[in-house]
Amino acid sequence: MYSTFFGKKSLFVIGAAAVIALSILGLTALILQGAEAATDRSYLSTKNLRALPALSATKDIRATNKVKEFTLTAASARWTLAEGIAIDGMAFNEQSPGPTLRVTEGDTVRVTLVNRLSEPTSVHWHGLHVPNAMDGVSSSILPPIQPGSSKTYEFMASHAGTFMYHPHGPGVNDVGQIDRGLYGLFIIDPQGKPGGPKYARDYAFIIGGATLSDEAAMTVQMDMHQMGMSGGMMMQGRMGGMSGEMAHADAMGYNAWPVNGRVGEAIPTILVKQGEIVRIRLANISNANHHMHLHGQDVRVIAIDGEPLGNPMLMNTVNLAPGQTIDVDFIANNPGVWLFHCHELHHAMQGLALTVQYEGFTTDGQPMTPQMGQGNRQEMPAQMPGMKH
Ligand SMILES: [Cu+2]
Repeated sequence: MYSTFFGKKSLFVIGAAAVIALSILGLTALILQGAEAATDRSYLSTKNLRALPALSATKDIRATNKVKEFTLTAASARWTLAEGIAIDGMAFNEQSPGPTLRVTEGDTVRVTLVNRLSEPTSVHWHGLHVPNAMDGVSSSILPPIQPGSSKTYEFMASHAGTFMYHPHGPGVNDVGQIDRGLYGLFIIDPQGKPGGPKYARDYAFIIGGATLSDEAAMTVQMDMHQMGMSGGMMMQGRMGGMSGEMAHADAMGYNAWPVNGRVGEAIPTILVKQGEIVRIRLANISNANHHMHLHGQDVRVIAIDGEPLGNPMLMNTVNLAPGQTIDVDFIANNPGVWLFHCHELHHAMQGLALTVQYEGFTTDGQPMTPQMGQGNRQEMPAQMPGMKH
């Protein structure tokens, strides 16, 4: 019988042995993971990336008969770019960027704009194919939305892709409002089965331009120095004073570049796991070019201004013109913590740099030991909610 063979004490010994065995197995798994990482050389070529399928456009977009309703309230708001650095600006729904509006091709979209600013505004649907009167450009047919009033826009979500929304038009201080934070992302998912790879992660970032006080701009650049964006700056001695050239404001007066409303280390990390295929949507609402450069791996440009590319282009530096959106993807096959930054390096010094971090790996591409923890970054707030593929 069971009890004759194994007394309580024996069971304890067996249990303890099992725990030790499992621990050894766990440790072995960790060592094997390290060994596997060390022998995986797939990152040396772009063969696998080139073999991925392209996105495809929906041939015949039909009405889904679903109505997606949103309210955007434009108002003055104080928003934070990084710890201790805030802007007295403007925002939709008290956040900059405003909420990401995400719908499916063929949905009826109904957005009510409430103007709580002290000046007229409007919302333009950047890149969408909407009826002329819904374009949000203030004009004789669509006067600006006055303070205290509201307006409901209604249109069918056109083709899938990454788009934006922002104020526009005569009678509206559109540049001033955008540069204070009044903008957001508009994402349309394809109806039916989407083309392209199956994405494990889907991130979206919108790059803005901002004007900070000299003191706040200096603080950002000191922080960026710590992140590896030195520009011409040198640390002086152990006290850490700075010398050298600071990046000055550009012709537009910008001296900071919020990415999803944050700069530098405050920008959400692009967290990935080894082996995953990851999509990143980039949008540029600032009035400057940005040349987003990823270290350690190439990306494929899979869509420009929402339009899928039949032959995706491989590159490591993606040029984003003002008003442009570009979708890229990559295979996470080179573990570590990699910089992803604007290669107009003054922009990088002014906060336009983020990181791609492989879960469970350190900056030297080695597996983390359990004692090392999982880093101190916040997990994935930039990842798109309602991800379908
Ligand atoms: Cu730039």
